[in-house]
Amino acid sequence: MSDQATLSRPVSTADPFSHGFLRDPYPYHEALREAGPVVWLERYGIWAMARHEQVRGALTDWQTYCSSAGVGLSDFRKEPPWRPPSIILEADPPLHTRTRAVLTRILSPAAIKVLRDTFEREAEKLIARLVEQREFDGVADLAEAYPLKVFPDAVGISEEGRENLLPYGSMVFNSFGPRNDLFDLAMANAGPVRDWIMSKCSRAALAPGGLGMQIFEAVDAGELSEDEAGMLVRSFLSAGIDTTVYGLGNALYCMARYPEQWSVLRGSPNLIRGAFEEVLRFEAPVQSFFRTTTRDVEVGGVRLGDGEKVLLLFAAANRDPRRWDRPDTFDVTRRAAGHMTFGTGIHGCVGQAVARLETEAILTALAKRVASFELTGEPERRLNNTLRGFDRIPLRVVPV
Ligand code: OW7
Repeated sequence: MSDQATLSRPVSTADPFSHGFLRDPYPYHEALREAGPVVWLERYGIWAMARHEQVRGALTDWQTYCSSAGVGLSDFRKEPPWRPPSIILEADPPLHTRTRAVLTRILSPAAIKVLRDTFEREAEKLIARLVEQREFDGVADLAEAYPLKVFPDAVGISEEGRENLLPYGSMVFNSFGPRNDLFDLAMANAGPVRDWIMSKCSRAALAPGGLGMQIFEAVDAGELSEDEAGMLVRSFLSAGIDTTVYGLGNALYCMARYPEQWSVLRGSPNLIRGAFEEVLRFEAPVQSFFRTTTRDVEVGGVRLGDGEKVLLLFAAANRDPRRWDRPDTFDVTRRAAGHMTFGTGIHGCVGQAVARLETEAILTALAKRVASFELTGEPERRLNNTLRGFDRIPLRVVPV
């Protein structure tokens, strides 16, 4: 590499956490991708990667791009985290390796098979009722209602107080961004919400046989401490609800917005699996996470220093024309595997079998009963520093 190349670093004044960016990120994503393989964001004094090759490269190099300094904007080495760090998300090997092994086992495709009948029955029940009703809010009545029933049931959480789960998710995912208006709003009632969550993470609060109690069984096997088990239950309750709520909402939005794609799907239910991947690529419920450099590193001729924050724009990588044909076209027949929405590498989504199960159960139940979706009003966005999705999707369904 020439010294000359190190002198120029692509720079942007964009604020990825402003309302304008969050409302319609795609023009900003394009500008950041075209600016270079890595771009300096003046607003925050951090780097951003928006191209598929570089996002993937950072996610698969945990030794250079670590998680233990936090996967949000805040650097845990410089300011205290708002909650004790996650021992899986915000950890590096060797701690991460040990905690991840436990969740990999509990959430393996084989282990998740046990949940399938219940998840399918609950999806059928909910969709039958909503189709009977004809008109409903795709967010509250479906995208929120379904995960809020099946996932806490699977973990083994009491029914009482489940209204705290979405506010907690909002706290968690907004906290990966700056301390902006969205952060402040999410944190308005933080104390009681956090107290409720923590009270549900102990062995005594969990139902026998559930995913939560299975974590405590790893304590009995000597793999974790009792406190670590509680922290991993907290990870379930942090990562397991909002992600699927926003993902289901985005799936409904795509089917209503692109009715011909719903027709294709209804004609070939074997496409449902791939359609879910395409929703995740096209309207990524998780837009971004950060890493922190552990050394000086060169990326495409640009020099990054040690201890610098790097914003990985998964959603921009998902529409990188260097990687995808017609990236801005929603196409349920495309091979969308390789999108970055689940991340990749050692931190790649450990719960993806649950996410797939939930979405496939809902889309399968809908495909049996719904000929088409009509929007009866404009969908309203819910802005979040990390997640992309909706507050309201007013729908009418045309039954088969
Ligand atoms: C955790 C979707 C990425 C997450 C997200 C938020 C919190 C946690 C994990 O996974 O607490 O471990």
